[in-house]
Amino acid sequence: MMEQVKLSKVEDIKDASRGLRGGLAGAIAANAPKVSDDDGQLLKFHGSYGQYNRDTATERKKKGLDKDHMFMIRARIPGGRLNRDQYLAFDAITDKYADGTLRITTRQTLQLHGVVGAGTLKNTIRDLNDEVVTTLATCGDVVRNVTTSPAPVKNAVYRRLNADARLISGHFLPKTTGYTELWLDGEKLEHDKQDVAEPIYGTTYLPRKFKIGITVPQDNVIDVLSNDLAIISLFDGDRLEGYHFYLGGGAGMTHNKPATYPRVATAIGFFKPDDLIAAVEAVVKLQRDHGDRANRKHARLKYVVEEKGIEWTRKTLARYFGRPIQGPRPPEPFTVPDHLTWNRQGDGKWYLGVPVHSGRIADVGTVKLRTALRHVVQSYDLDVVFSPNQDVILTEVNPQDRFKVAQDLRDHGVALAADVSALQRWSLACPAMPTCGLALAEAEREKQPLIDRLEQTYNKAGLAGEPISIRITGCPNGCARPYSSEIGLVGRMAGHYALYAGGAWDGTRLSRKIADRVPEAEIGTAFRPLFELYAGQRRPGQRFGEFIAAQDLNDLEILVIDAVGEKAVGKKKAACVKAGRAWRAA
Ligand code: SRM
Ligand code: SF4
Repeated sequence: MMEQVKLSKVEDIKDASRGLRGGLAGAIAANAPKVSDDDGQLLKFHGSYGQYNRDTATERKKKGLDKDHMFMIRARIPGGRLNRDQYLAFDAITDKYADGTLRITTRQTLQLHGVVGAGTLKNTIRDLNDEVVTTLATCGDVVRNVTTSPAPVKNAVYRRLNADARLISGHFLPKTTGYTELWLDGEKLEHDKQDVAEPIYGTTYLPRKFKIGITVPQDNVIDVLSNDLAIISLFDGDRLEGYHFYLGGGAGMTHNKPATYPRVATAIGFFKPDDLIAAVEAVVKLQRDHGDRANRKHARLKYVVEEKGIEWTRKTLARYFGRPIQGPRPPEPFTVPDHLTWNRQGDGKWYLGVPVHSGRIADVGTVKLRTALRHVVQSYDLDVVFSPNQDVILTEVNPQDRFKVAQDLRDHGVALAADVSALQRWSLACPAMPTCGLALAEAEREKQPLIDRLEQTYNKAGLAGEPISIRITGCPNGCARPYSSEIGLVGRMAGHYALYAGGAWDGTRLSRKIADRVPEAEIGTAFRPLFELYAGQRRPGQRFGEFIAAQDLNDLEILVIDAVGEKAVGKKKAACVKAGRAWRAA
């Protein structure tokens, strides 16, 4: 007899939700500060998370007060593009309902934090829909915001990338009218019936979130291989030849649980231009039917591909596609262009990438970034693109306005790419504290001191000015993709980070863990021997990540332990690491 697998509780919640409605209407009507745990699972599909201010929680508890509850909202902006009016409307909405900031995400969308009350959440989502974009399916077990190169270049290649990102994103939006009914005062439907069938998702949607990125090899600024489905469009000049599909990328893992791991997507097959949607649908259906619905920590497509193997994946995909599929073509090398300088759009206009610290568009002290962006977007009639590196690209700049745009930004205290260090410029950090309920350590708020610490030893090793990618997250879920960068700092516990190094600059190789629990104050010291080794022994043109990847892991671990002591990995592990070296030396 087949063993009955116990499905995760979220599966029942989705199934019973009547098109993602659950009990959300009641919470909205009562302007409740939070929703029930079950409804919280459904709320994600609508683009929102219940959060609380973790800074004030302990103090409030001591006083017998409830937590400061609030909601986060995420918009769906495929490829990160908003026109002038949409951007200005978003900017106004954060003052009206949220905390007065906008947060660019690592998947090219915007988030609002600090919305208080489910009724206010409704108003926010309604206004976003009226004036900007939907928030539907930006979280939850569905196809998420589709990423693509942020370059606003007006040629056949970039136009097609954008059009495809939008096409895919639109195709996989849930069909339920629960969203319109709850947030947009849509027609009320009979309470107990699921109104519209979900042709692809069914009533239980996908086993887990599903991410898609699409780009060309010449522009992998999106870390395409970190997606469940990575699509590489191959062009011959202006002519699209087809799409190379890579499956099973992802970052999420849990510290010291080897059954969970980040993974780079693997090449599976090649599809013709007309087959794009059918092929993507086949991949989504494969994951829908084969993803693990019992264990949410094991539910992403990466585990299916890794455990069942490439041949199984290819054959099964062909079954869903309905025809044999062509094998993958030889991979082309990736490059990561710099979109943070002045660049030509190709239509006489220019674009300028503006670095945004951890993606937070805010006015802080003398740096009036939010005001500056509002001013230049309004005054010079600009559109914007959000980059997967949490920066903003100002587009449609007339040649005669270039100097004024840059000057106006600087007049508001905004640093342009030329004004920030190479380490700062290529660094990302997730929000972590105080809003993220999963954070084990700080990220966004400690990004600057952490980069400063690394920079001191980097510069002392004679490497000043050389670019290197650094990504910081408050926990191992990997929201700022720390495992696909040259250096990754991953929150381990308050004030401590696991250190990763050796990932590829172009996102094709993951980093390795070199220490487990280094105190924040000693992170510069921990990396010092690695920087010195690199400065002294690298080949001409060899990047830091490539150099570190070629070193013996045990030697790297010992260098870090020697620099900061056994605490870097813990006493027991330090003894093993040391023994490993003695064994090799013998
Ligand atoms: Fe993420 C969960 C923020 C990109 C992997 N992520 C979360 C939550 C919602 C926390 C939660 O579940 O309670 C975070 C909200 C924090 C806050 O206060 O806003 C959060 N993730 C973010 C953002 C905002 C980080 C940022 O710095 O921009 C990014 C929003 C992207 C978007 O617009 O859709 C964000 N998250 C990512 C990425 C990077 C990417 O997709 O390119 C990853 C790694 C890739 C991947 O999915 O494997 C990522 N987030 C996760 C995971 C781990 C999933 C897993 O497979 O284990 C979680 C936890 C979970 O889902 O259980 C998570
Ligand atoms: Fe939160 Fe962890 Fe994601 Fe950072 S990496 S936003 S701490 S879930």
